[in-house]
Amino acid sequence: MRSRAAVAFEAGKPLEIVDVDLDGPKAGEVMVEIKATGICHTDEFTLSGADPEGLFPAILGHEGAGVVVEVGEGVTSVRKGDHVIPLYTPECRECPSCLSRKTNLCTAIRATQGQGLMPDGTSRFSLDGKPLFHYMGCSTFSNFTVLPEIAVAKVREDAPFDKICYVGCGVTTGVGAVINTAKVEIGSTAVVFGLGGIGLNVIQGLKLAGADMIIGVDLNNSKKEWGERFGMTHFVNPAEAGEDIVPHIVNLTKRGADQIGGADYTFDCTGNVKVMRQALECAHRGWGVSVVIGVAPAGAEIATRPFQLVTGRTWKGTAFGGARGRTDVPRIVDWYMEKKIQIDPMITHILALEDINRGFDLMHAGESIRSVVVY
Ligand code: NAD
Ligand code: 022
Ligand code: ZN
Repeated sequence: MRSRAAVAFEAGKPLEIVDVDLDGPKAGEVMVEIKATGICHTDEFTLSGADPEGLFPAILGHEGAGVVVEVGEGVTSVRKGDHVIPLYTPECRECPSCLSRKTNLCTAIRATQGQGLMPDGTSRFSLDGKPLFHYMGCSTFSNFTVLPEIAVAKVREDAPFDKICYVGCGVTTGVGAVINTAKVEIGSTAVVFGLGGIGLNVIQGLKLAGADMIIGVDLNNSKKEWGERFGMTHFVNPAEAGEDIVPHIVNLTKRGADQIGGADYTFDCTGNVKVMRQALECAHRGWGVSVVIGVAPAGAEIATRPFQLVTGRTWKGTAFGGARGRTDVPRIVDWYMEKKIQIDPMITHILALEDINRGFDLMHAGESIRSVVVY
């Protein structure tokens, strides 16, 4: 069949809207009509050419929601008409990683997904007889896409596509980092570096988990109001703190008779390796945990003095908020429908597919939290 799609033909060039050919689902695969898709940093990272693993021509997009229109042979977990969210981190429930219960990084289709191909080593997309690469196993910048059955989460049918597409990456990453990776307890003190589409979701996750003090850090003062909307209790602009950000935050978080400062949990939501170090060093000696969420440029390295770890701080990282997609994503959609978490205010722009390049411009300019394309 034909599908309208925004195609990345070359690094550094805008996406082009064209009709592409899409083959039907093979065994274990499903075809999904994408109803809405968010535009996220990784799409921009790949399109810019900065991603050494980026493949072209490709159909980007990994933050979508839609409806199953056809299922391949042997598919049992979803059927035609089901509402689903594509998963760039699948959940097969059979590989050693899924069975370990210690990680969400399923390995069932990892190799082919990284090569922009379906598990059988081929692409379902083509244009003029030449294959187009899939992207992060999702390719949500196409009105129709084909995904492995293990890479879709079935969600309730009363949830609006133009909001829950954000659960496909940003919401789950931010909220999941708090609940699954950090496992924040009631009464905790936390610091969130970078109040964009990820940091704001970390803040609402912290609120949900019952954190007491939620300090937001951003170079952009307009983020103060944004943070407060989701539960931030203190705001610091490092450029205006008047001293190094680490002692400033340590001072802010001084509690108890010994007056040792530092937060129970800190989160990097910037992708800047200098900020990652600051986040670690703001964690409380003895027990503070710092979670890296931001994706750094290719080849970047992190540094700190080992003394920071010897004195009991823990440095960890998270992919997709540690969420097991088929199990956890439907629950996060439920939380949204039950008004336990917010999504609507973070969707600052709604665009038609024809205007998708404007979504990338808005992200560059820092004018959007999230832009969503509706088909
Ligand atoms: P964003 O650009 O919307 O937000 C980043 C924020 O950080 C901005 O508000 C910016 O002003 C602020 N900032 C920049 N430099 C800073 C500094 N030195 N100190 C304090 N604040 C600073 O980006 P986003 O959509 O929120 O994404 C954040 C990061 O998370 C990206 O690197 C993205 O790739 C990553 N991410 C990771 C995962 C994962 O699974 N690990 C998933 C999604 C996104
Ligand atoms: C999503 N991300 C950033 C913004 N939006 C993002 C990017 C990469 C990862 C997670 C989220 C990520 C962390 C660890 C891995 N990836 C490797 C997982 C593994 O090896 O099992 C990652 C993922 C998918 C792809 C590449 C890297 C891909 O499909 N190309 C989850
Ligand atoms: Zn993303």
